[in-house]
Amino acid sequence: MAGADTSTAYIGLGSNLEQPHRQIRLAKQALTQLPATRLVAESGLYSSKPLAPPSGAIVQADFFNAVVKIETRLEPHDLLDHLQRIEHAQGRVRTQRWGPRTIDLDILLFDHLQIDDERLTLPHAGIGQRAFVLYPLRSIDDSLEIPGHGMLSVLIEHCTQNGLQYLGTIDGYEA
Ligand code: A4P
Ligand code: MG
Repeated sequence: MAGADTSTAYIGLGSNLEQPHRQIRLAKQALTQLPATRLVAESGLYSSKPLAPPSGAIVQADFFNAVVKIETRLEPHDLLDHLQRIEHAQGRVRTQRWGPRTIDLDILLFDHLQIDDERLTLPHAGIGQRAFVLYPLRSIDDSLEIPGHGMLSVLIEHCTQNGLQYLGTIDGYEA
């Protein structure tokens, strides 16, 4: 689908409810069905300790995380609409910010765009410090530069792994 109007984006997938590995697999499948979009690469599946919000701890189960790379002709806000539709279809109910969720789909990077409006922050806030984002990203593209944050390889050097564990491929993992 390469072309002047085609963008490259990386989507972070996270889940810690209702068979998280299944939720990640279902969401990946839904991403392959997006209009004008092709899934071109995927990380493996990782488990990670819940990152607590700055204001305090929320007791919740470990997360499963993964990252996929897409090529798309969608605009960033249209892509966000589609991701929120997929989250909704998988039963995501927004009760508590940073709380447990069936599926969370974040746009991590969209070309080299830097945006900060009421709906969308790009690159995704916190990308530079999150092992569950940086390690899967590196497994797809180890020479990435994160606009406003620096080289992925340098960010990883300064990021603690914080219990991150590789579990195998997204489709191959059995609980
Ligand atoms: N939004 C802004 N920028 C983006 C973007 N680049 N991609 C807005 C997606 N959404 C973006 O998100 C709140 C609002 O963020 C959306 O309405 C959208 O307009 P949300 O998904 O409703 O709420 P949230 O996910 O609870 O909040 P937030 O601030 O997005 O949290 P994060 O950063 O997604 O973190 N620990 C582990 N181990 N693994 C995880 O995956 N995830 C979180 C949530 C916390 N701890 C975790 C994990
Ligand atoms: Mg989110």
